[in-house]
Amino acid sequence: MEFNSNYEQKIMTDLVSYERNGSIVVIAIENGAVNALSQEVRSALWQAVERFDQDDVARAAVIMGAGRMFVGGADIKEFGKPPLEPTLPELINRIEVSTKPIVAAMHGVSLGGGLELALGCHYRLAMPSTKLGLPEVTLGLLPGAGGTQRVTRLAGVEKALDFILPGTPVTEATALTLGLIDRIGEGSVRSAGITFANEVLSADKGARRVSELPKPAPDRDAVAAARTRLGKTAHGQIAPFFVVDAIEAATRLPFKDAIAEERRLFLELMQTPQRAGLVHAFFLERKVSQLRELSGIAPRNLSTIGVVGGGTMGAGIATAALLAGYDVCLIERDESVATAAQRTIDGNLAAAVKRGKLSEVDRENLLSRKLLCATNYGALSEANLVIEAVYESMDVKKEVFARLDEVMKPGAVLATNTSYLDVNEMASVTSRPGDVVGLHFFSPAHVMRLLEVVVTDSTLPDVTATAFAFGKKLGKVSVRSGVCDGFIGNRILTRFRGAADRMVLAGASPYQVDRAIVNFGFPMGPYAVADLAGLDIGFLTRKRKAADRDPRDIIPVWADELYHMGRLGQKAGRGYYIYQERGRSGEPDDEVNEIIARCRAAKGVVARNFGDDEIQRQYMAAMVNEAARVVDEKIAARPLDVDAVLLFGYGFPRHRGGPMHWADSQGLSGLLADIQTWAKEDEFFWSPAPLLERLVAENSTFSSLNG
Ligand code: T1G
Repeated sequence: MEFNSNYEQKIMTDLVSYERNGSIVVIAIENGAVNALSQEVRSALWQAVERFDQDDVARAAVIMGAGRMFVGGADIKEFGKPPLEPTLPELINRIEVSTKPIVAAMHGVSLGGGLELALGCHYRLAMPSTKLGLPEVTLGLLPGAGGTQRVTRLAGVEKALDFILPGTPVTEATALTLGLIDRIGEGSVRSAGITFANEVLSADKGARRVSELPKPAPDRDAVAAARTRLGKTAHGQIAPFFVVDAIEAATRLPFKDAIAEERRLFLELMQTPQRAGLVHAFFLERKVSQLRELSGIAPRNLSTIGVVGGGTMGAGIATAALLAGYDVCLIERDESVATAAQRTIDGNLAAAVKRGKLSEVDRENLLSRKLLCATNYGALSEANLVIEAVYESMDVKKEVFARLDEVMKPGAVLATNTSYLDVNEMASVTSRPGDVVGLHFFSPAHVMRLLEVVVTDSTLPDVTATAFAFGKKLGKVSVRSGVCDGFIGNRILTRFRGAADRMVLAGASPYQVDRAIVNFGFPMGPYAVADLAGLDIGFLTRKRKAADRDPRDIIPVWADELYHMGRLGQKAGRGYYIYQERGRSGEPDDEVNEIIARCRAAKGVVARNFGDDEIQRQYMAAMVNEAARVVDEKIAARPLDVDAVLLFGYGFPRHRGGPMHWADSQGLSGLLADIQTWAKEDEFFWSPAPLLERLVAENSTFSSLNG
């Protein structure tokens, strides 16, 4: 493999260092935040290994990462483009064929191609607290640089399946148990690597190649069980099935042929829309908080968080803040509800202990030292940020804001958790509208990752920055929203729920709609979601909007009837579905179909059949059409912000990348044509969004607006 030596010499210095320590050479990768294995890094590593092989003084080498980690993976930015030489498999093979021993010394994070690079080395160590993983399946891929083959040779079929299919990293201790590493290092990663290399030399062990290990024994039961399990959990994803195929190939084929099969499967996955969707989701999770309006703006300091209202949301927000390390002061109207809120928080923390997210000692410490539940507003005087989570009534919220304005110290941030009310109006009752912002959490607030940061006409930039910093500390995906009814997510939800209701009125059953939407990739359909949230929520929302409703709009009167029958959903044991046990999936109910049939008859509607494809197209077109309006009106800053909201707050299938990414992948002109066709029958509901029309006219895409 010939390279321009001057170019590689420079690259060697900048991205990969080569330093001899006695007879041990230390090769260190230094490439940005995660030492991604870009083409330049791969070329420089290739040159470093060539140099090591020709270096007569050098008897062993250590490959490590500079900075805070070993290697975060292949360079995801190269995906979808023609592979650049040396490819990662070629580089790893070059390392493995070296005749002198090479040790991988890992610390911090070793993921994807990083771990595969280490598996091509002859010996491996990881420092305490290292995370090692092959997360490729979360990007719609499989480990394409030998990971499925070398892990299976080291750990066996069943353990390889358990390690690669979830895509979640393991600790260094687990990696040791799996045989992926030889030891856990001590001291600094560099000295641990040199020590290990010297021991290898002293023991005269030489190069030890994973590819030369015997073929792993077949395990038909494990392979069959994995495929069966994926049939229920993959929700349409392809990559996990290819992982099983690659691991199974390890037991059938000689290494050279098996690695070629792995590469074939990898390159096939690289071309799929699912890979594009998942990579889009990966980058947007980071890009969504990178807003021009926030660049250079420092957030205000936060140490004590106040919460007004200890119901499900308030207690959830308090739990999230406690878990993020803040002091929390929650106030309620009297002792009994304040105590009840404390119990709810304790229950949330106990669940976190059960999930292994928290130790029992930490739980007790949080409750005793970090949480104060009180009944007087004065207790909030030292809080830097207070979030109200009281009853969804503008009058009640205005009263809360007025009292907060009286007691909170200057510079503190006043926030509301409202899910749709006008935050501008709440700010107007305070003396400091610039310090007011919306923080719309999604229930359960300490679990759901989405946080809509609702910016009013007056919100100061450093208050917005503070909201984003708070969201990041809580591990949220924070999305900036303007003020409108329902902000980004609930406003769009209203439209695609409306499309579902129109199809039910026209002849589809709610159960067929749910099945079609689950087949699209959502975990639940809209009617199962309604049962989960409670049919009273929908009823009260319709009642709230009744005064302003356009007479051409369609009301799901059957839903009102179910509400009046007390069929409130899961919490009542029945809604659209009948639930034998709480939290279990419900059974369809013919009585509901009869109620809907009566509603159709009352409106003179003759039911027609719907196919799953039409259900999916109408549901998605309504979602995209309204999302286009939300972007056009600058409620969402970019289409990727809408994708983030639907992905992290509404169960949108991640492998489809979000509604805007999905729409681009479908082609906007076809989507617009569908909408124009349906508008002929229902112009009110299906009027095309002007942005969608503009993009089609310009032959452009939503992604062109992502900046
Ligand atoms: N490639 C390119 N850029 C990456 C990257 C990667 N692998 N990982 C992170 N970045 C960027 C990220 O977008 C952000 O950019 C910055 O680095 C800091 O990231 C052949 C094919 C490693 C745990 O899936 O999980 O190897 O926003 O904020 O919180 O089989 O990044 O600053 O411009 O997330 O400290 C497999 C993906 C790839 C791991 C660090 N590897 N990365 O978390 O930093 S596929 C992964 C992560 C592969 C092989 C296959 C995390 C991290 P910006 P960050 P962090």
